[in-house]
Amino acid sequence: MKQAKFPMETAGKVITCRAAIAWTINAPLCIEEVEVDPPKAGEVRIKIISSGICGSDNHILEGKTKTPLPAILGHEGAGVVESIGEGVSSVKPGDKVLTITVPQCRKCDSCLHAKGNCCLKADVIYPVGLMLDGTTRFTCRGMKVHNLFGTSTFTEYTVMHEISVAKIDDAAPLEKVCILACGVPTGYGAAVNTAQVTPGSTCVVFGLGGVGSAVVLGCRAAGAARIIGIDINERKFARAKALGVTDCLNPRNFKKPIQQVVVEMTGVGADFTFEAIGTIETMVAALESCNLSYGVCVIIGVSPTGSQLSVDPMKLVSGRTLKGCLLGEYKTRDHIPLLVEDYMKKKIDVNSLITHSLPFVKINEGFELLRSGQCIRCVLIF
Ligand code: COD
Ligand code: ZN
Ligand code: ZN
Repeated sequence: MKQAKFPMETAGKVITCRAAIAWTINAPLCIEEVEVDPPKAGEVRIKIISSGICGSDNHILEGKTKTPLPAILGHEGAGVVESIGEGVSSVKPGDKVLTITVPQCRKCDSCLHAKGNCCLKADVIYPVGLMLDGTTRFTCRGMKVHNLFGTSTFTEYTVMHEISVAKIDDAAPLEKVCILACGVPTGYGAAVNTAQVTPGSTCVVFGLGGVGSAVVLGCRAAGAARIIGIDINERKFARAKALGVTDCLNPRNFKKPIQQVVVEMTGVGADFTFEAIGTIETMVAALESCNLSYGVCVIIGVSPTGSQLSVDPMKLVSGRTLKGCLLGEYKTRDHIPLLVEDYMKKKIDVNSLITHSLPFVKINEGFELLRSGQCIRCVLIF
């Protein structure tokens, strides 16, 4: 990347650049010219350098989870601050940053609680696709375009609230660390923070995509003795084993429900189970795969909008714990920069999760790689 001079001459002006627009579901993204407004008070405009393609972006394009369209999707981004709005103090032009879907306002009930991380300013649970003032900073062909989760990274420039922007180490390689904006903390934190996996334990990971693979890294780091990986795509198995999975199962190869297979394999059910797929069926299977008395099941996958999880309460009365987490329960602006440090000290193997890199304009090919199960993470380079 050429060293840009900051503050840039674009500060305070509308920037015209390229973005991938999702006009409708079940259609390819369109690379279009967009106008990106300057940041308002408390906002930051970022030049995107790289962005991962996350399973959640695909769920939106396939119509499983709903967010208003047209929109600029993408949320797993890394970039450089181009300009800042009035009152912004935590970042300055030229800083390297990650774009985080869950803000940390440091003022709301969730942020002030010792454990809470679902900041009340987040637009991720039931997204409206607008900035907190109810407007958008993107225009395309004269039409207003929504953002995604307050991030939007499939664009050369984006505008975000300062509270969703994590400043990271100047030496961090931006073409790699973008996946520390979502997939890695989401999975890794589910294991180390939410489940608090214990040494010698047995873990089961449903879904061996980008997020599930990061769960595997977390389970291994926490000292799990056995990690069972479950996926319907057997192409995922070799890589999963290289990451630390000890046994791989394809539910389609069994006549009985996969939870029964897991209970029989382990004798007593697993200590910890994780759902990183996002279907109700696999959530129930994950719950029933953990030990009836002390098992802990963590739901990570985003379920189809409006769906309901129905569980026999006796499955919980026996002692199981059913939990969920968002972005691995990290307090995002405080903790995600520390994960970047850990990556740079080679404590978290982010590189092996990035199986493909493509130029931004090939974004639709990147989605194909995800849908066909060929990639773990595909990173777009701008
Ligand atoms: N049984 C077993 N495996 C399945 C099944 C099934 N029925 N269906 C799909 N799979 C496998 C696929 O083959 C694939 O390997 C894997 O499940 C899903 O992986 P990806 O790579 O498609 O998706 P990820 O890992 O990028 O995304 C994970 C979720 C799909 C869970 C996604 O919803 C998510 O990121 N949730 C995190 C929640 C969160 O914190 N969100 C904030 C912004 S994302
Ligand atoms: Zn994501
Ligand atoms: Zn908050």
